[in-house]
Amino acid sequence: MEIILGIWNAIFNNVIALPSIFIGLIVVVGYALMKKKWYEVGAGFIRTVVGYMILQVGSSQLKNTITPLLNGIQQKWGISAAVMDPNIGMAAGQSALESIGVTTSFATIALLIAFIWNIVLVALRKYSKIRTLFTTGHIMVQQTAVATWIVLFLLPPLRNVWGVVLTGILIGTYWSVFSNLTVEPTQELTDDSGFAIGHQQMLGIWVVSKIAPLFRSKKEGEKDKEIKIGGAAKVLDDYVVSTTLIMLLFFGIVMVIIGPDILKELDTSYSAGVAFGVYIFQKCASFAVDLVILKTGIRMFVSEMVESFNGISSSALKGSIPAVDCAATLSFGNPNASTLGFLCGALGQIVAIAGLLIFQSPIMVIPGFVPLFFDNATLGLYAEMKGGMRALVTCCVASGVLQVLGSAAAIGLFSLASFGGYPGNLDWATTWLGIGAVINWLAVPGAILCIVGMLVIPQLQYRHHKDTYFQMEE
Ligand code: ASC
Repeated sequence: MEIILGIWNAIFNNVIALPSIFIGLIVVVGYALMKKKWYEVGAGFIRTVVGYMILQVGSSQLKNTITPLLNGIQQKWGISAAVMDPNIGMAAGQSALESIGVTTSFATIALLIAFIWNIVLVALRKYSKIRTLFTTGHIMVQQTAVATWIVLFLLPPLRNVWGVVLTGILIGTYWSVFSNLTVEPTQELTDDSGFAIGHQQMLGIWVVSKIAPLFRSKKEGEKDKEIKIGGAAKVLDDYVVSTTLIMLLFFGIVMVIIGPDILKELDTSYSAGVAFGVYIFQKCASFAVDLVILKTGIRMFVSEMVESFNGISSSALKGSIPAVDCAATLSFGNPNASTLGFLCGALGQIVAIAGLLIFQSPIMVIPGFVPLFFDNATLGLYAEMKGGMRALVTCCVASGVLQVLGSAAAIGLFSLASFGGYPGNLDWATTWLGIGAVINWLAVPGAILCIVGMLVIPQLQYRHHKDTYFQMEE
């Protein structure tokens, strides 16, 4: 047993928890199956790992750019509350587990079970209709910590090996079914790039791509007219320019309200002697810089992954698709849709937080950058593609509102307020709130009902388009 655990720990720490290596190895397997030369396989591995690491640099840079501003808002208005952030949520889940005497290895074993269950469901795709393998290691780690707490908190008699098994199957089913839901809209958004999303807003992606078309004007060509603006506004077609200007308009005002004193204190990138106006401009331009970095990384690893997955999906796991970080969508679709989605999500969150304050909610939440940006920027892309700008604004504002209200409700239901945080991503404010409510209501039968209920979803999807369901790759 010790040897097995040792091997598992080594695989976990060096592969599964590091998505760059994980996806790099998938590329190696794909190229090997395609019988590519060894040096081509090696080069593909390096390009994939480096591309993914560049994406991670862009994503953490974005967070570093915006987080001081969110903290500034919090300090300026003296709000204190649980933070909606997946890393803080994970830490909260871990401390909550410790508070009931459960070690974190409980969650690690649940992760192993969940991952194996995902592979089993893909291997049995003929029956399960699951095509997607979750490959986003850091997300898997975060999600398992919180989901383990939810299950064990709501089902005290299951704080044993059965609890681990149930948690693992529940999470593995969620990964498989919800990433599978993103296949069709993601194929459409990314021109059949051959990947799906394995992240924290998968239900949102599916719902948005179903409801966004309702906003489409009946007149043909309306979409083009909406985006292509002539004259001076034409410079906005360049997302570097438009991103900087949009951020100036929104966060520029926010920064002026917060004032230079608080920002100097919170933001290490605010060097002494730099004028406040120049700082504001640089900050907004950094946002565009971060996006350029992110997109460079995406282009690199997606092109390798797409090619290599032809090897896997035409032999070992026929018809299977890797589910990756939602950031991988950011270099597709309308280049302004992600920034606008982010800002509309922010608007929704502000309105909902104002609502919590006005109605004196006993639970308050503070926006975290990750759910605010990555969920809404991603949803913005899908909404714009499917339904144009009106769909984007409506869906992303609604998403922001739901993120806040759903997270506040979940924090209350799962008793996480005193542990300081909750993931706050849209799936956690909707899907997991729902799963938790059913378990809270029906106990173990409720958990089983959730698993079975989720497994029915791909069956319905399959029925909908049997002939093309397993041929996305082709
Ligand atoms: C998350 C999380 C991150 C980001 C990243 C986006 O949920 O924990 O670090 O989103 O995956 O690229």
